[in-house]
Amino acid sequence: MFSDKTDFKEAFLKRLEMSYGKPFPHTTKRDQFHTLGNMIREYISMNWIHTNEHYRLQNQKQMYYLSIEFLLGRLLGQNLINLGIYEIVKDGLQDLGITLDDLEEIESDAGLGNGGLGRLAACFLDSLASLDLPGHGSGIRYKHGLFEQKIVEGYQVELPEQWLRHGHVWEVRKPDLTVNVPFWGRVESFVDDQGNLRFEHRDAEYVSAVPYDNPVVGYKNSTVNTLRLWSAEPARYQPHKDMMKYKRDTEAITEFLYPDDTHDEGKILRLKQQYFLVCASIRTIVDSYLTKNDDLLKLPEYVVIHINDTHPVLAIPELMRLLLDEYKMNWDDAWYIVTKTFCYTNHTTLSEALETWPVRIFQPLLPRIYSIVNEINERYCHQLWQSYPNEWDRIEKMAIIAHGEVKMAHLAIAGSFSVNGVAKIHSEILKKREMNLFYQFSPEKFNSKTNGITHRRWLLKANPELAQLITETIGSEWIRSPDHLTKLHAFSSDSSFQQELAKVRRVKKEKLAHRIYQQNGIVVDINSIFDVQVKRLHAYKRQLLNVLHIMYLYNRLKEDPTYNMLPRTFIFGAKASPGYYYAKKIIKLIHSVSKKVNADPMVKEKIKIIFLENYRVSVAEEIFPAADVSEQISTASKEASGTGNMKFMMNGALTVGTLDGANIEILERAGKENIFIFGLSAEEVLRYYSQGGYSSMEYYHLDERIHTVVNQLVNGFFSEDESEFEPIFDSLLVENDYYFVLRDFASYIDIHQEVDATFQKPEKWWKMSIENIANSGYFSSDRTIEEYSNHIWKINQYSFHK
Ligand code: 26W
Repeated sequence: MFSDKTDFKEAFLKRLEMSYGKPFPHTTKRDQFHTLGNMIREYISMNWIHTNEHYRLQNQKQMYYLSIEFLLGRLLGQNLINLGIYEIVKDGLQDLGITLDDLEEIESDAGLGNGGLGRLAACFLDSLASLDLPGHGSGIRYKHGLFEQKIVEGYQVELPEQWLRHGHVWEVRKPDLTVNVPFWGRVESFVDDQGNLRFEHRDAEYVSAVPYDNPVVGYKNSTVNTLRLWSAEPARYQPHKDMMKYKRDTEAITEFLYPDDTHDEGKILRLKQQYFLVCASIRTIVDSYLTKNDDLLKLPEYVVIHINDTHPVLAIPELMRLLLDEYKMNWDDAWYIVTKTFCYTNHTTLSEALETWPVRIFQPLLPRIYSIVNEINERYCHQLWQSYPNEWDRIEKMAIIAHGEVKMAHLAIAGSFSVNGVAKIHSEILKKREMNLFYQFSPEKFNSKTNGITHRRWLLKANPELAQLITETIGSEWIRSPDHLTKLHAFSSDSSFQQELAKVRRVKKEKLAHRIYQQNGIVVDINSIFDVQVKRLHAYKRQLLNVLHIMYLYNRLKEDPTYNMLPRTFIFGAKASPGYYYAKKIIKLIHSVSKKVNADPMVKEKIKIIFLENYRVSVAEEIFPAADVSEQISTASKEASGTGNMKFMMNGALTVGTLDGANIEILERAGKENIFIFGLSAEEVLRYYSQGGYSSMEYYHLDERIHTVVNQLVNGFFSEDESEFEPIFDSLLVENDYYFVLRDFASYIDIHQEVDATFQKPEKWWKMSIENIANSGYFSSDRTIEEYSNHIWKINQYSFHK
């Protein structure tokens, strides 16, 4: 389409002026961004068509990744890099006086996710396309992604996020492929001509699912896969007594990511979203299969469907419904197909996050699906009975429907051929504890796939300065094969390489400092240690431990102004779920502490606390490369994996972490001398939970440092309102500190002293940093996706050269 800068410039200018009907000097940055975006999408289209044609003609096995979240972030920069035209475009624009960075800033983040689970899905899509693998995403096109966070007087305020306000240049609406999704109504049974019992869903209210296809561009390989996002619209011929209400209810389905589900109304909406996604997805997957094949019994040879956590698990009964009711199959054949087609990943062991739906909500909303789930449950329990006769207790615990609740994880395990955790320790905990009974019953299903991140976004794109330094030092093979990063070992003690790395870090810190100044009006010291914790706000992630430690350092400096510590900038970024009261209190605490500390002239040179509002993918890309220290301090056993930890490591930050999630594997890879580990192990935590023996009150009374900071939560030291942080105080002392914050406090202080001492020895610090980068290749999602492809999905790279 354009082969060099001159071609590009000409095409761009012409298109820009034609599209907006004004001369170039009068066009806005937004006009320019949209013009560029449209050009690039069309550029992508050629390969998109080729890739789809190839898949159709070769009739290769396809993988579909069903997920309620895809946290993509911005796409312009990444698409240009993957297409291999970043430099041409950048230089061309520059000739016209336009900075590509400025245009990238115009794009809204596609923030269709809360955190790790959604970002993982996005990294997986990038790796699938980059590895020439036939894997596609299916999700929801939320009108508003995760809320926009504003901080007002230290409190989080949520605003509706508006990523679609100016349109989304990458998507293609495909109204011809609309699927009608049934809700409500009733199920009727009848006997067909062959004397078989059949079921029909009558009087349903239909909602149209309209697909929007988004191209997923592989890295310099001409592969373009598809992310299909579904939007809810009123169905065309749906009679309704109250049309306005029907329209409102319909559009609500894809309005927000995770609406508040504390009340029944919110719950119904969540369940509607889930069924909406899977009904539309399964319909297109089966239709696409049937254009190339006719024998549904062979579906598992050509199709594999991945369920990202339990949110899309209704895909299992939905495929049953299609096979039974529409393709008139018998139960055994249908169940055979289903259980060979689905695989499931669990992302959490937190019991409150394991989904269940009350039957009273489920049954009326999805009557046919409910009757199928019921049948699956009965047959599953029968099968359990064969293996465990008379073990009522065990069977009750494993049942899919029990005590008026549908247990989504149980349905997922029963209907899938593979169940995996997302880091070694997480998978072990699933097998030994949370899912132990299921593991005993079908051990062959269980496996582990350690998460990964795409190095193309988190290193190549986010940190071009470091990427260039690496390429100059060891060549560029690491971009295609991140394992080659191990070649950096040879340079870990090389002083000139160390200095170059330090220079890069400085550049990235300056950039972040600039953003901090713009957003927070605070000047931070580039020479200070940038100590960063960015992730969802949750009690188990223990942002509180970090804050209490800062309070301790503050007290220490006040007592003894000569206390020898290196200057530190503590940086936080976190959104709290709107209904999560405690998490919001922690945000307020961070702000109250920072207000006092940042304003105190006595410690001003030593400590700065920054809370970066509205943390999201595009901000994350600026933060990871600028970090010296990565805080991964969850209560051991609670963080399934963590993926931020990997992004920090790949950019050379050193981890302060517990032996939890993927931190353990970071330790194994980087070596124990290159990471700062502290705190209880998972075994110790789990022993406390089962056997007791922990009293937070003892730690409070015995450790003066703890006593002081905990009292400061309620004595007005950091807040005019003494009751403001009472809930936090109570969680620590009255509720016996469920997440062991006080238990790990002393060792956390110690490890930070070690961090300080190490930073004072630059040669040692940079050696550790380089060792981390050198060992980070394993955490590329390319490795993860290869494992899924080879061991679970059984899909193959295609060798089709266009
Ligand atoms: C209410 C349903 C629900 C519960 C939890 C929805 C969403 C969530 C989380 C946002 C799920 C999540 O993001 N889990 C994270 O998944 C990552 C990818 O595997 C892991 O690295 C993180 O440890 C895990 O917390």
